[in-house]
Amino acid sequence: MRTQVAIVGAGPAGLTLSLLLQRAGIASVILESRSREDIEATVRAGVLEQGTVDLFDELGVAGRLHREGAVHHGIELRFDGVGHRIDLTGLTGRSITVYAQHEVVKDLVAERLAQAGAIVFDARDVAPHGIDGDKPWLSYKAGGAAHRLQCDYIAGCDGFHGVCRQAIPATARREFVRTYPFGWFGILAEAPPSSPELIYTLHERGFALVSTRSPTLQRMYFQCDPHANAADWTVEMIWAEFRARLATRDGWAPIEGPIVQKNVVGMRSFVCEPMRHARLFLAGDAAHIVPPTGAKGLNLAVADVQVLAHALIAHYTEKRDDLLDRYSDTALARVWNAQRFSWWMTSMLHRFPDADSYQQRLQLAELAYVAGSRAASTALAENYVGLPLALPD
Ligand code: RFL
Ligand code: PHB
Repeated sequence: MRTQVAIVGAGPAGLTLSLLLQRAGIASVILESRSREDIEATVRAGVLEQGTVDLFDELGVAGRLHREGAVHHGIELRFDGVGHRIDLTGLTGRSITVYAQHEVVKDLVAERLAQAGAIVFDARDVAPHGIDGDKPWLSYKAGGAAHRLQCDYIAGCDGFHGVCRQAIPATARREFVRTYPFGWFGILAEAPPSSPELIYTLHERGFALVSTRSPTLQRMYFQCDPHANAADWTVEMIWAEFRARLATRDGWAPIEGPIVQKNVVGMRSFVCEPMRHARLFLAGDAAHIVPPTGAKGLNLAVADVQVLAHALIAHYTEKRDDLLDRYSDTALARVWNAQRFSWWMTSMLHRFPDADSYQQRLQLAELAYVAGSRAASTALAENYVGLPLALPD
């Protein structure tokens, strides 16, 4: 089989890239190691920047997102038992939409298949070859047989644990890593929303976040030991933790309900530079990871592939390669700002095991400054809703 761009991974990055290329008449094939059912059921992100929603509108995949997603104009920062609203729309003119990542994936897969675009699900042992030459190819197994996919370029959209980044020789890449000494305990609970907007809270016991999925299903997280086993936590222990961390001086408490899913995720910041090696381009979590506190990962993945699609389209339609040459630098500028913002939100809102009382007071002073200063609230808000994406000329 032969195509123009071979895409590894049918996550938000790979699927969005395929639709952007398809719209420009560029052929691609997606190789995905998991089944369609599996990728459409994996619970992850929830917050979409307005720029991400605008792109999905342009691609014609946002119908259900507008019907079922919830537009939010603010978030709450809660500390010292008091809530402070950050008026995202008042400060930036923009908003965010809360809509689950696996619903995004369902919408993107449906559109890709409706346009008769190829996705090979259950593709095993995917491996890139010949990326230094001008005829790269991928080997993989599907349906019990070995296959070869030849292409002009490979887009590595295969997430943090994928194979594409590893295909770049270790001497040709540099990795930047920060691992945090805590994780997030996430739950899905059958209950009405506890709050009309997301609540990010810092309490002596640690961070907690109230998010949502629908009028009947709520997503909530609290900071935990990164090695905690979700099965060790009883329903009563989980709700006691949320009640303690989210309590306000005027007696606010979350609305409780049956917990239908619980899991623990680790927290890491990671960047691989450069994001290109010869004919292989990395995009999304394959190239970088942010802790979820800033809600940036999916949005960054979508921004990367906009930059990449723009450069590939210039190559195929105008025979220009300068944008491909600048892909890594262009993408990394946005990536590092999202790293900075996600690290900052994480540092401000979590209890660090080794923090002394001085550092804890500084954290509260920072939260008070962000909540009380229009300039500081605006800095948070413009990053949270997403800075404009400038595509190079
Ligand atoms: P994905 O989604 O990991 O997709 C990669 C795909 O590649 C496949 N794959 C392979 N296919 C073929 N061969 C191989 N060898 C392969 N190896 C892997 C995988 O099966 C998968 O289908 O990466 P992508 O597309 O770059 O998207 C990134 C986002 O998924 C990620 O950044 C977000 O989920 C991060 N994130 C959030 N991002 C936001 O923008 N807003 C949020 O509110 C938000 N909340 C979160 C989050 C991530 C979380 N977790 C679980 C880490 C909340 C949480 C708890
Ligand atoms: C979510 O709803 O899953 C979510 C919301 C905000 C975040 C992270 C995750 O910062």
